[in-house]
Amino acid sequence: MTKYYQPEIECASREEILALQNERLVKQVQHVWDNVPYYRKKMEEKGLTPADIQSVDDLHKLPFLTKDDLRECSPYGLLAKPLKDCVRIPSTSGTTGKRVVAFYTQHDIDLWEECCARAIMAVGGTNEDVCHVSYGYGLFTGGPGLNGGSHKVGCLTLPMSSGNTDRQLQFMCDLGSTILCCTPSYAAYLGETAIEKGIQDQLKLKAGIFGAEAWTEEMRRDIEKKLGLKAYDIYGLTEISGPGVSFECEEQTGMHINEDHFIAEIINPETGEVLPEGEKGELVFTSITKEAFPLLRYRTRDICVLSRKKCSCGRTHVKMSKPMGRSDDMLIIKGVNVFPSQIETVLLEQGFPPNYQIIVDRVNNTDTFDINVEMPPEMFSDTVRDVTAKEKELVAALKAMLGIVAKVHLMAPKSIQRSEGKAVRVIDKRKMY
Ligand code: DLL
Repeated sequence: MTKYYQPEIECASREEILALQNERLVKQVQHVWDNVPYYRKKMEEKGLTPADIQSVDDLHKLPFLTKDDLRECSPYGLLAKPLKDCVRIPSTSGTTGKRVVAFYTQHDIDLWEECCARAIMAVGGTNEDVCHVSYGYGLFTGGPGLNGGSHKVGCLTLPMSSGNTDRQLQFMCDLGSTILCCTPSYAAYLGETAIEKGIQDQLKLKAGIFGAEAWTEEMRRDIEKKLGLKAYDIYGLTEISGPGVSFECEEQTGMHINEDHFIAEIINPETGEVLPEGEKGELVFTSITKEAFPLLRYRTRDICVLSRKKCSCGRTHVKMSKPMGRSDDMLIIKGVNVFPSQIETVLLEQGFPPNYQIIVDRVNNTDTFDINVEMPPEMFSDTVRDVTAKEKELVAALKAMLGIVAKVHLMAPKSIQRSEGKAVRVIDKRKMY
Protein backbone atom coordinates (compact mmCIF):
# COMPACT_ATOMS: atom_id res chain seq x y z
CA MET A 1 0.00 0.00 0.00
CA THR A 2 2.83 2.40 0.76
CA LYS A 3 4.33 1.54 -2.64
CA TYR A 4 3.27 4.88 -4.11
CA TYR A 5 5.02 6.93 -1.48
CA GLN A 6 8.55 6.26 -2.61
CA PRO A 7 10.95 7.90 -0.14
CA GLU A 8 13.96 6.34 -1.88
CA ILE A 9 13.04 8.47 -4.90
CA GLU A 10 10.95 11.31 -3.48
CA CYS A 11 13.43 12.00 -0.67
CA ALA A 12 16.64 11.09 -2.54
CA SER A 13 19.65 13.39 -2.41
CA ARG A 14 20.22 15.93 -5.18
CA GLU A 15 23.20 13.86 -6.41
CA GLU A 16 21.09 10.72 -6.64
CA ILE A 17 18.32 12.50 -8.53
CA LEU A 18 20.81 14.11 -10.90
CA ALA A 19 22.46 10.76 -11.62
CA LEU A 20 19.05 9.26 -12.46
CA GLN A 21 18.11 12.25 -14.62
CA ASN A 22 21.42 12.16 -16.49
CA GLU A 23 21.02 8.48 -17.32
CA ARG A 24 17.38 8.84 -18.38
CA LEU A 25 17.96 12.03 -20.37
CA VAL A 26 20.73 10.46 -22.47
CA LYS A 27 18.48 7.49 -23.29
CA GLN A 28 15.51 9.71 -24.03
CA VAL A 29 17.42 11.96 -26.44
CA GLN A 30 18.56 8.86 -28.35
CA HIS A 31 14.97 7.54 -28.41
CA VAL A 32 13.66 10.82 -29.83
CA TRP A 33 16.53 11.11 -32.34
CA ASP A 34 15.84 7.59 -33.60
CA ASN A 35 12.05 7.88 -33.78
CA VAL A 36 10.93 11.50 -34.24
CA PRO A 37 12.24 12.93 -37.54
CA TYR A 38 10.69 16.35 -36.78
CA TYR A 39 12.80 16.81 -33.63
CA ARG A 40 15.86 15.19 -35.17
CA LYS A 41 15.75 17.85 -37.88
CA LYS A 42 15.50 20.58 -35.23
CA MET A 43 18.59 19.13 -33.52
CA GLU A 44 20.47 18.88 -36.82
CA GLU A 45 19.68 22.51 -37.58
CA LYS A 46 21.57 23.36 -34.37
CA GLY A 47 24.42 21.05 -35.37
CA LEU A 48 23.59 18.61 -32.57
CA THR A 49 23.68 14.82 -32.34
CA PRO A 50 22.75 12.71 -29.28
CA ALA A 51 26.46 12.57 -28.40
CA ASP A 52 26.29 16.27 -27.49
CA ILE A 53 23.86 15.56 -24.65
CA GLN A 54 25.73 13.74 -21.90
CA SER A 55 23.96 15.16 -18.84
CA VAL A 56 21.41 17.65 -17.53
CA ASP A 57 24.11 20.33 -17.88
CA ASP A 58 23.80 19.95 -21.67
CA LEU A 59 20.00 20.29 -21.70
CA HIS A 60 20.13 23.99 -22.56
CA LYS A 61 21.69 23.12 -25.95
CA LEU A 62 18.53 21.33 -27.13
CA PRO A 63 15.89 23.18 -29.17
CA PHE A 64 12.56 24.07 -27.57
CA LEU A 65 9.20 22.62 -28.52
CA THR A 66 6.12 24.83 -28.42
CA LYS A 67 2.41 24.35 -28.81
CA ASP A 68 2.84 25.61 -32.41
CA ASP A 69 5.18 22.66 -33.10
CA LEU A 70 2.54 20.32 -31.68
CA ARG A 71 -0.13 21.85 -33.89
CA GLU A 72 2.12 21.69 -36.95
CA CYS A 73 2.85 18.01 -36.30
CA SER A 74 -0.63 16.99 -35.20
CA PRO A 75 -1.62 14.26 -34.83
CA TYR A 76 1.27 11.83 -35.46
CA GLY A 77 4.38 13.96 -36.11
CA LEU A 78 5.85 13.70 -32.60
CA LEU A 79 4.88 10.10 -31.97
CA ALA A 80 7.92 8.04 -30.94
CA LYS A 81 6.33 4.59 -30.83
CA PRO A 82 4.40 2.60 -33.43
CA LEU A 83 0.68 3.31 -33.15
CA LYS A 84 0.04 -0.34 -32.36
CA ASP A 85 1.96 0.14 -29.07
CA CYS A 86 -0.24 3.08 -27.99
CA VAL A 87 -3.35 2.45 -25.94
CA ARG A 88 -4.91 5.84 -25.23
CA ILE A 89 -5.23 9.41 -26.49
CA PRO A 90 -5.91 12.46 -24.32
CA SER A 91 -6.54 15.91 -25.77
CA THR A 92 -6.04 19.50 -24.60
CA SER A 93 -9.18 21.54 -24.08
CA GLY A 94 -8.37 23.86 -26.98
CA THR A 95 -8.97 27.05 -24.96
CA THR A 96 -5.95 28.70 -26.59
CA GLY A 97 -6.46 27.41 -30.13
CA LYS A 98 -6.79 24.13 -31.97
CA ARG A 99 -6.90 21.06 -29.71
CA VAL A 100 -3.78 18.91 -29.69
CA VAL A 101 -3.69 15.22 -28.89
CA ALA A 102 -1.00 13.19 -27.12
CA PHE A 103 -0.41 9.44 -26.86
CA TYR A 104 0.27 6.93 -24.11
CA THR A 105 1.60 3.40 -24.14
CA GLN A 106 0.49 1.23 -21.20
CA HIS A 107 3.90 1.95 -19.64
CA ASP A 108 3.21 5.71 -19.91
CA ILE A 109 -0.18 5.28 -18.25
CA ASP A 110 1.35 3.29 -15.40
CA LEU A 111 3.94 5.99 -14.70
CA TRP A 112 1.36 8.75 -14.95
CA GLU A 113 -1.01 7.03 -12.56
CA GLU A 114 1.92 6.48 -10.21
CA CYS A 115 2.53 10.25 -10.19
CA CYS A 116 -1.16 10.80 -9.34
CA ALA A 117 -0.94 8.13 -6.63
CA ARG A 118 1.99 10.03 -5.09
CA ALA A 119 -0.19 13.16 -5.07
CA ILE A 120 -2.98 11.33 -3.26
CA MET A 121 -0.58 9.85 -0.71
CA ALA A 122 0.95 13.30 -0.13
CA VAL A 123 -2.43 14.56 1.14
CA GLY A 124 -2.67 11.59 3.49
CA GLY A 125 -4.64 9.25 1.21
CA THR A 126 -4.71 5.52 2.08
CA ASN A 127 -6.83 2.47 1.25
CA GLU A 128 -9.20 3.62 4.02
CA ASP A 129 -10.23 6.65 1.93
CA VAL A 130 -13.17 7.29 -0.36
CA CYS A 131 -11.77 9.30 -3.26
CA HIS A 132 -14.42 11.35 -5.06
CA VAL A 133 -13.21 12.27 -8.56
CA SER A 134 -15.21 15.17 -10.04
CA TYR A 135 -12.74 16.15 -12.73
CA GLY A 136 -14.14 15.53 -16.20
CA TYR A 137 -13.48 12.09 -17.70
CA GLY A 138 -13.09 11.51 -21.42
CA LEU A 139 -10.44 13.33 -23.45
CA PHE A 140 -9.55 15.59 -20.48
CA THR A 141 -6.79 14.07 -18.36
CA GLY A 142 -8.11 15.16 -14.93
CA GLY A 143 -10.66 12.38 -14.36
CA PRO A 144 -8.67 9.42 -15.74
CA GLY A 145 -5.41 10.50 -14.04
CA LEU A 146 -6.77 10.88 -10.51
CA ASN A 147 -8.98 7.82 -11.06
CA GLY A 148 -5.93 5.68 -11.89
CA GLY A 149 -3.93 7.15 -9.01
CA SER A 150 -6.77 6.47 -6.61
CA HIS A 151 -6.95 2.80 -7.71
CA LYS A 152 -3.22 2.43 -7.20
CA VAL A 153 -3.42 3.81 -3.65
CA GLY A 154 -6.34 1.46 -3.01
CA CYS A 155 -8.92 4.14 -2.19
CA LEU A 156 -12.55 3.36 -2.84
CA THR A 157 -12.90 5.43 -6.02
CA LEU A 158 -16.06 7.32 -6.99
CA PRO A 159 -15.74 8.10 -10.72
CA MET A 160 -18.27 10.96 -10.59
CA SER A 161 -16.93 13.11 -13.45
CA SER A 162 -18.09 16.74 -13.45
CA GLY A 163 -21.62 18.13 -13.33
CA ASN A 164 -24.90 17.24 -11.61
CA THR A 165 -23.99 19.02 -8.41
CA ASP A 166 -26.94 17.67 -6.39
CA ARG A 167 -25.93 14.11 -7.19
CA GLN A 168 -22.30 14.87 -6.31
CA LEU A 169 -23.32 16.09 -2.86
CA GLN A 170 -25.71 13.19 -2.35
CA PHE A 171 -22.93 10.67 -3.07
CA MET A 172 -20.51 12.63 -0.91
CA CYS A 173 -22.87 12.38 2.07
CA ASP A 174 -24.11 8.82 1.44
CA LEU A 175 -20.72 7.26 0.75
CA GLY A 176 -18.67 9.41 3.10
CA SER A 177 -16.22 10.80 0.54
CA THR A 178 -12.99 11.82 2.29
CA ILE A 179 -10.87 13.12 -0.62
CA LEU A 180 -12.33 15.39 -3.30
CA CYS A 181 -10.60 15.86 -6.66
CA CYS A 182 -11.89 18.63 -8.98
CA THR A 183 -11.10 22.12 -10.23
CA PRO A 184 -10.92 24.78 -7.49
CA SER A 185 -13.79 26.72 -9.08
CA TYR A 186 -16.00 23.61 -8.95
CA ALA A 187 -14.91 22.94 -5.35
CA ALA A 188 -16.03 26.47 -4.44
CA TYR A 189 -19.37 25.83 -6.13
CA LEU A 190 -19.82 22.49 -4.35
CA GLY A 191 -19.08 24.26 -1.05
CA GLU A 192 -21.53 27.05 -1.80
CA THR A 193 -24.27 24.53 -2.66
CA ALA A 194 -23.57 22.40 0.44
CA ILE A 195 -24.04 25.52 2.59
CA GLU A 196 -27.29 26.43 0.82
CA LYS A 197 -28.62 22.93 1.38
CA GLY A 198 -27.56 23.00 5.02
CA ILE A 199 -25.61 19.74 4.67
CA GLN A 200 -22.11 21.02 5.52
CA ASP A 201 -21.97 18.96 8.72
CA GLN A 202 -22.79 15.74 6.85
CA LEU A 203 -19.59 16.01 4.80
CA LYS A 204 -16.63 13.81 5.80
CA LEU A 205 -14.09 15.43 3.50
CA LYS A 206 -10.56 15.79 4.88
CA ALA A 207 -8.56 16.76 1.80
CA GLY A 208 -9.09 18.20 -1.66
CA ILE A 209 -6.78 17.85 -4.67
CA PHE A 210 -7.53 20.87 -6.80
CA GLY A 211 -5.85 22.00 -10.00
CA ALA A 212 -6.12 22.42 -13.77
CA GLU A 213 -6.62 26.18 -13.43
CA ALA A 214 -5.06 29.10 -11.61
CA TRP A 215 -6.34 29.78 -8.08
CA THR A 216 -5.20 32.06 -5.32
CA GLU A 217 -4.36 31.55 -1.63
CA GLU A 218 -7.55 33.50 -0.81
CA MET A 219 -9.53 30.98 -2.85
CA ARG A 220 -7.79 28.15 -0.96
CA ARG A 221 -8.95 29.58 2.36
CA ASP A 222 -12.47 30.11 1.03
CA ILE A 223 -12.76 26.48 -0.15
CA GLU A 224 -11.21 25.10 3.05
CA LYS A 225 -13.79 26.97 5.11
CA LYS A 226 -16.76 26.00 2.96
CA LEU A 227 -15.93 22.30 2.63
CA GLY A 228 -14.13 21.74 5.95
CA LEU A 229 -11.05 20.19 4.35
CA LYS A 230 -7.40 20.95 3.61
CA ALA A 231 -7.04 22.10 0.01
CA TYR A 232 -3.97 20.99 -1.95
CA ASP A 233 -2.78 22.08 -5.36
CA ILE A 234 -1.95 19.73 -8.22
CA TYR A 235 -0.47 20.68 -11.58
CA GLY A 236 0.02 19.10 -14.93
CA LEU A 237 -0.66 19.43 -18.62
CA THR A 238 -1.92 17.07 -21.28
CA GLU A 239 1.21 17.34 -23.43
CA ILE A 240 3.45 16.23 -20.54
CA SER A 241 1.04 13.49 -19.30
CA GLY A 242 -1.75 15.19 -17.32
CA PRO A 243 -2.24 15.88 -13.60
CA GLY A 244 0.52 14.80 -11.23
CA VAL A 245 3.51 16.41 -12.95
CA SER A 246 3.72 18.15 -9.58
CA PHE A 247 1.67 18.18 -6.39
CA GLU A 248 1.53 19.77 -2.97
CA CYS A 249 2.48 18.08 0.29
CA GLU A 250 1.31 18.85 3.83
CA GLU A 251 3.37 22.09 3.86
CA GLN A 252 1.12 23.63 1.18
CA THR A 253 3.91 25.91 -0.03
CA GLY A 254 4.36 24.88 -3.64
CA MET A 255 4.25 21.69 -5.67
CA HIS A 256 6.98 19.05 -5.76
CA ILE A 257 7.83 18.17 -9.36
CA ASN A 258 8.28 14.43 -9.96
CA GLU A 259 11.92 14.86 -10.93
CA ASP A 260 12.49 11.21 -11.69
CA HIS A 261 10.14 11.67 -14.68
CA PHE A 262 10.37 15.36 -15.61
CA ILE A 263 13.26 17.83 -15.73
CA ALA A 264 12.08 21.39 -15.10
CA GLU A 265 13.77 24.59 -16.24
CA ILE A 266 12.75 28.23 -15.90
CA ILE A 267 13.51 30.43 -18.89
CA ASN A 268 13.15 34.06 -19.82
CA PRO A 269 10.08 33.86 -22.10
CA GLU A 270 11.44 36.57 -24.39
CA THR A 271 15.03 35.39 -24.88
CA GLY A 272 14.82 31.68 -24.05
CA GLU A 273 17.77 32.06 -21.66
CA VAL A 274 17.76 29.65 -18.69
CA LEU A 275 17.26 31.54 -15.42
CA PRO A 276 18.82 30.68 -12.06
CA GLU A 277 16.75 29.07 -9.28
CA GLY A 278 14.40 31.54 -7.58
CA GLU A 279 13.82 33.73 -10.63
CA LYS A 280 10.39 34.05 -12.16
CA GLY A 281 9.95 32.85 -15.72
CA GLU A 282 8.36 30.34 -18.07
CA LEU A 283 8.34 26.71 -17.02
CA VAL A 284 9.87 24.24 -19.49
CA PHE A 285 9.61 20.45 -19.14
CA THR A 286 11.57 17.55 -20.55
CA SER A 287 9.94 14.20 -20.01
CA ILE A 288 12.60 11.53 -19.46
CA THR A 289 10.51 8.39 -19.05
CA LYS A 290 7.66 8.68 -21.52
CA GLU A 291 7.74 6.35 -24.49
CA ALA A 292 4.98 7.41 -26.88
CA PHE A 293 5.05 11.20 -26.69
CA PRO A 294 8.39 12.20 -25.20
CA LEU A 295 8.63 15.98 -25.41
CA LEU A 296 12.06 17.56 -24.95
CA ARG A 297 12.19 21.14 -23.62
CA TYR A 298 8.46 21.80 -24.00
CA ARG A 299 7.49 25.41 -23.27
CA THR A 300 4.42 25.38 -21.02
CA ARG A 301 3.76 29.17 -21.13
CA ASP A 302 3.10 28.92 -17.38
CA ILE A 303 4.96 31.55 -15.39
CA CYS A 304 6.34 30.45 -12.04
CA VAL A 305 9.35 30.15 -9.73
CA LEU A 306 11.30 27.00 -8.72
CA SER A 307 12.64 26.48 -5.21
CA ARG A 308 14.98 23.90 -3.68
CA LYS A 309 14.41 25.15 -0.14
CA LYS A 310 14.28 22.25 2.32
CA CYS A 311 10.71 21.01 2.77
CA SER A 312 9.41 19.83 6.15
CA CYS A 313 7.74 16.81 4.51
CA GLY A 314 11.16 15.35 3.69
CA ARG A 315 10.64 15.30 -0.07
CA THR A 316 13.63 16.69 -1.93
CA HIS A 317 12.09 17.16 -5.38
CA VAL A 318 12.16 20.77 -6.51
CA LYS A 319 9.02 22.79 -5.81
CA MET A 320 7.23 25.04 -8.28
CA SER A 321 5.14 27.96 -7.10
CA LYS A 322 1.52 28.22 -8.12
CA PRO A 323 1.62 29.34 -11.76
CA MET A 324 1.17 33.11 -11.68
CA GLY A 325 -0.97 32.90 -14.77
CA ARG A 326 0.03 31.75 -18.22
CA SER A 327 2.05 34.12 -20.33
CA ASP A 328 -0.97 34.07 -22.68
CA ASP A 329 -3.44 34.63 -19.77
CA MET A 330 -2.03 38.05 -19.17
CA LEU A 331 -4.30 40.82 -20.36
CA ILE A 332 -2.88 44.10 -21.56
CA ILE A 333 -5.51 46.71 -20.74
CA LYS A 334 -4.79 50.37 -21.47
CA GLY A 335 -1.14 49.35 -21.75
CA VAL A 336 -1.03 47.79 -18.27
CA ASN A 337 -0.37 44.08 -17.59
CA VAL A 338 -3.27 42.52 -15.70
CA PHE A 339 -3.49 38.93 -14.43
CA PRO A 340 -6.96 37.58 -13.50
CA SER A 341 -5.40 36.14 -10.30
CA GLN A 342 -4.69 39.70 -9.06
CA ILE A 343 -8.38 40.51 -9.38
CA GLU A 344 -9.40 37.31 -7.58
CA THR A 345 -7.06 38.16 -4.67
CA VAL A 346 -8.63 41.61 -4.22
CA LEU A 347 -12.21 40.31 -4.46
CA LEU A 348 -11.73 37.66 -1.79
CA GLU A 349 -9.78 40.03 0.46
CA GLN A 350 -12.69 42.44 0.26
CA GLY A 351 -15.19 39.74 1.31
CA PHE A 352 -16.66 38.97 -2.12
CA PRO A 353 -17.20 35.38 -3.31
CA PRO A 354 -14.95 33.97 -6.07
CA ASN A 355 -17.65 34.45 -8.70
CA TYR A 356 -16.64 37.08 -11.20
CA GLN A 357 -16.15 37.74 -14.87
CA ILE A 358 -13.75 40.16 -16.51
CA ILE A 359 -14.93 41.77 -19.74
CA VAL A 360 -12.50 43.69 -21.92
CA ASP A 361 -13.47 45.52 -25.09
CA ARG A 362 -12.23 48.35 -27.31
CA VAL A 363 -14.46 51.32 -28.03
CA ASN A 364 -13.21 54.26 -30.15
CA ASN A 365 -9.68 52.87 -29.93
CA THR A 366 -9.72 52.85 -26.13
CA ASP A 367 -9.82 49.73 -23.97
CA THR A 368 -12.80 49.26 -21.69
CA PHE A 369 -12.42 47.17 -18.55
CA ASP A 370 -15.49 45.85 -16.72
CA ILE A 371 -15.73 43.35 -13.88
CA ASN A 372 -19.01 41.68 -12.98
CA VAL A 373 -18.87 40.62 -9.34
CA GLU A 374 -21.48 38.77 -7.34
CA MET A 375 -22.41 40.22 -3.99
CA PRO A 376 -22.40 37.92 -1.00
CA PRO A 377 -26.02 37.19 0.06
CA GLU A 378 -25.76 39.37 3.22
CA MET A 379 -24.65 42.40 1.17
CA PHE A 380 -27.51 41.89 -1.27
CA SER A 381 -29.96 42.82 1.47
CA ASP A 382 -27.94 45.88 2.63
CA THR A 383 -29.12 49.44 2.01
CA VAL A 384 -28.20 51.07 -1.30
CA ARG A 385 -25.88 53.43 0.57
CA ASP A 386 -23.94 50.55 2.15
CA VAL A 387 -23.66 48.74 -1.17
CA THR A 388 -22.39 51.88 -2.92
CA ALA A 389 -19.78 52.38 -0.20
CA LYS A 390 -18.60 48.75 -0.57
CA GLU A 391 -18.43 49.14 -4.34
CA LYS A 392 -16.25 52.26 -3.98
CA GLU A 393 -13.91 50.41 -1.62
CA LEU A 394 -13.61 47.57 -4.12
CA VAL A 395 -12.84 49.90 -7.04
CA ALA A 396 -10.15 51.60 -4.92
CA ALA A 397 -8.59 48.28 -3.86
CA LEU A 398 -8.54 47.09 -7.48
CA LYS A 399 -6.89 50.34 -8.58
CA ALA A 400 -4.26 49.98 -5.86
CA MET A 401 -3.46 46.41 -7.07
CA LEU A 402 -3.65 46.95 -10.83
CA GLY A 403 -2.83 50.60 -11.34
CA ILE A 404 -5.88 51.17 -13.55
CA VAL A 405 -9.55 51.74 -12.88
CA ALA A 406 -12.08 49.00 -13.59
CA LYS A 407 -15.80 49.56 -13.89
CA VAL A 408 -17.26 47.25 -11.26
CA HIS A 409 -20.80 45.92 -11.59
CA LEU A 410 -22.17 44.33 -8.43
CA MET A 411 -24.61 41.59 -9.32
CA ALA A 412 -27.21 39.56 -7.46
CA PRO A 413 -26.00 36.31 -5.85
CA LYS A 414 -25.99 33.33 -8.26
CA SER A 415 -26.23 35.50 -11.38
CA ILE A 416 -22.84 34.47 -12.81
CA GLN A 417 -22.79 31.02 -14.33
CA ARG A 418 -20.91 28.43 -12.24
CA SER A 419 -18.26 26.22 -13.77
CA GLU A 420 -18.08 22.45 -13.46
CA GLY A 421 -14.62 22.25 -14.98
CA LYS A 422 -12.19 25.05 -15.81
CA ALA A 423 -13.88 28.41 -15.15
CA VAL A 424 -14.15 31.01 -17.92
CA ARG A 425 -13.11 34.18 -16.10
CA VAL A 426 -12.22 36.42 -19.01
CA ILE A 427 -14.19 37.57 -22.03
CA ASP A 428 -11.82 39.55 -24.22
CA LYS A 429 -14.04 40.95 -26.94
CA ARG A 430 -11.03 42.60 -28.64
CA LYS A 431 -10.03 39.14 -29.88
CA MET A 432 -13.44 38.55 -31.43
CA TYR A 433 -13.38 41.31 -34.07
O1 DLL B 1 -5.36 20.81 -16.74
C1 DLL B 1 -4.25 18.70 -16.34
C2 DLL B 1 -4.72 18.71 -14.93
C3 DLL B 1 -5.88 18.05 -14.61
C4 DLL B 1 -3.97 19.32 -13.95
C5 DLL B 1 -6.32 18.02 -13.29
C6 DLL B 1 -4.38 19.29 -12.62
C7 DLL B 1 -5.55 18.64 -12.30
P1 DLL B 1 -4.61 20.81 -19.63
O2 DLL B 1 -6.09 20.83 -19.86
O3 DLL B 1 -3.74 20.39 -20.76
O4 DLL B 1 -4.25 19.82 -18.47
O5 DLL B 1 -4.19 22.25 -19.13
C8 DLL B 1 -2.89 22.52 -18.74
O6 DLL B 1 -3.69 24.15 -17.16
O7 DLL B 1 -0.50 24.58 -18.67
C9 DLL B 1 -1.75 25.42 -16.74
O8 DLL B 1 -1.84 26.62 -17.47
C10 DLL B 1 -3.12 25.05 -16.22
N1 DLL B 1 -2.98 24.38 -14.92
C11 DLL B 1 -2.95 23.05 -14.65
N2 DLL B 1 -2.84 22.85 -13.31
C12 DLL B 1 -2.77 24.09 -12.73
C13 DLL B 1 -2.64 24.56 -11.40
C14 DLL B 1 -4.70 19.89 -17.18
N3 DLL B 1 -2.56 23.75 -10.37
C15 DLL B 1 -2.78 23.93 -18.24
N4 DLL B 1 -2.59 25.90 -11.21
C16 DLL B 1 -1.42 24.25 -17.66
C17 DLL B 1 -2.66 26.76 -12.25
C18 DLL B 1 -2.85 25.06 -13.77
N5 DLL B 1 -2.80 26.37 -13.52
